Amino acid sequence: MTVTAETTKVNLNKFEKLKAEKDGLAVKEEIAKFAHLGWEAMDATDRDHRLKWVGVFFRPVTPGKFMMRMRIPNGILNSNQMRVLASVVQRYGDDGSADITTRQNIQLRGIRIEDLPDIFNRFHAVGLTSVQSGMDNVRNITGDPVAGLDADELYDTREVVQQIQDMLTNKGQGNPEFTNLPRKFNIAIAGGRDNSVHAEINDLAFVPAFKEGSGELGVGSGEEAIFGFNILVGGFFSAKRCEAAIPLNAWVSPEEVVAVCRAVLEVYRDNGLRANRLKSRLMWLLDEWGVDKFRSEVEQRLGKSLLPATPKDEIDWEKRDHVGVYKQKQSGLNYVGLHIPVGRLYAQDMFEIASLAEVYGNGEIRLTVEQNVIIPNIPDSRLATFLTESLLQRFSINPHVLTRSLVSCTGAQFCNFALIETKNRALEMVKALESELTLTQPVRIHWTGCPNSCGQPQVADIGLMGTKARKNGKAVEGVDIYMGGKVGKDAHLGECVQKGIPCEDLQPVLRDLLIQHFGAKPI
Ligand code: SRM
Ligand code: SF4
Repeated sequence: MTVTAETTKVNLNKFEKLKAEKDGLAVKEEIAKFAHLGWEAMDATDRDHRLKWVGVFFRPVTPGKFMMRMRIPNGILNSNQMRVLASVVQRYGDDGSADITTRQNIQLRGIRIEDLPDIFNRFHAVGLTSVQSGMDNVRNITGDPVAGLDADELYDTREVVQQIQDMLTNKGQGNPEFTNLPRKFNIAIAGGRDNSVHAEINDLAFVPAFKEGSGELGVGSGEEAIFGFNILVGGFFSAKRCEAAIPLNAWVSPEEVVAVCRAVLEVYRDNGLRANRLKSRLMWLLDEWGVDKFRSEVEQRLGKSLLPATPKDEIDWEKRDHVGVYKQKQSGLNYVGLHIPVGRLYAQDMFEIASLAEVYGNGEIRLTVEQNVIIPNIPDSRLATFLTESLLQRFSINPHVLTRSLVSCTGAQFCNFALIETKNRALEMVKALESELTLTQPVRIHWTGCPNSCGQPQVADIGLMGTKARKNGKAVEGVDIYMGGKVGKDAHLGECVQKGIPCEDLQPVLRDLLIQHFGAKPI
């Protein structure tokens, strides 16, 4: 069933109404008109909501200066694409910047509505798209950041991630089949042994697993282990509820992944709960139906039965962060992970990253869910010179242990949901802690400005979630503290351990936690 104005007249929430009145993707044909009208004269629903279907976000915090969210499948782009993104933000001077996101993606800031036709033309020329990246669409699809580079990988996720994106977006043109989901939807494909995509926090995830029974006769027997994926469903974070994904009890071969994505999305689109937006993510449908019914509906759409899941998946490593210099599986080549503090880039940085990728590598640039950059394909012979480049002073390959693992969502600077400022505060606080403590083990600190959890505090060693706290009878910016998030092998979500700490009192609290739980020593 596709939801239309006719089928859903009663009890529609505001968002279902606006989608039934006019599909979000329709604004694609109206960009020139909007550019001409200007943001103040536009229809408010088109401006505040429907533009998100083409990746353009009105920012109430900075009215008239929009954000654009790209789609960077598997977090991989080339130097020409990076230059186009740089040139877009460059024209906005101090208002222009970019953020690497927790979904291996890039968001641009400062965008003026009158420039959209030109920006979309430039994207098109280099094969970039921002389509269907917000609202009730499938978000950027994450894949292994070292796909095709890692000697130990089980599957190179690049092609399949691109194929899923092409299916969902009609090769970046927009695909009305998938522009009216009940809510947002996240997909991740893990190809290595370390779960580098946080599979467990996605609505739909594929984790490496050999087909049950295959290869059991052992080495030399002639029977090969057959590679594929176990499927997880229903993982999500929201202000109301956070859940790790649960097994669908299904195994698929790599060739079946795109069809399974389509089938799962069709079932969700046509049956997902639409009455209450706080109860619309896939997990709520799984609650209502149970996994068995959901699985059989997916099988019906697929037109075939799914094999049962393999009891053991192949995620058996601790998670890597890829910051630093690493040998590739291709002899004589290296990939280098640069640490980008809280993911924030400016035009000049982006031009320089593009040029380093071209001069030393093959022009390829990769992004990680830790909001960092990887430049691959640097020959041994060029590595020493690369490491002397001045950009690496700022984007270090060997940052301090707390700074290294810091992740932060956008926060109050640009996000109207934010209850606190995040990125700058996060950086200042780890610097202050680093000046008073010696640490020998990494500690992953994630900041998120509100309970929506874009900064994924539940996967962190220490997660900090913005809240309103009270101090001396006054409301002040504060955080709830989460601990115990485990990533990689045996991933599980952290839990709230302390509530309502005023940000101004947080540093000594973190200091104590680092000493008590992570072996930090006062200097
Ligand atoms: Fe998010 C809404 C930023 C990853 C859960 N998220 C928003 C909005 C669009 C709200 C808004 O309109 O201001 C934020 C835009 C602020 C801005 O100007 O940047 C926003 N989310 C982000 C990013 C940029 C955080 C970051 O700094 O990296 C991430 C962009 C990812 C991307 O490239 O697409 C981002 N958001 C996430 C994640 C993490 C993930 O996907 O692994 C989550 C939790 C996982 C999940 O969704 O299950 C997340 N964002 C939300 C939610 C809560 C969803 C829910 O079901 O309730 C909202 C609010 C909503 O959708 O109603 C939200
Ligand atoms: Fe905005 Fe809240 Fe998401 Fe941070 S967690 S980007 S403050 S919606």
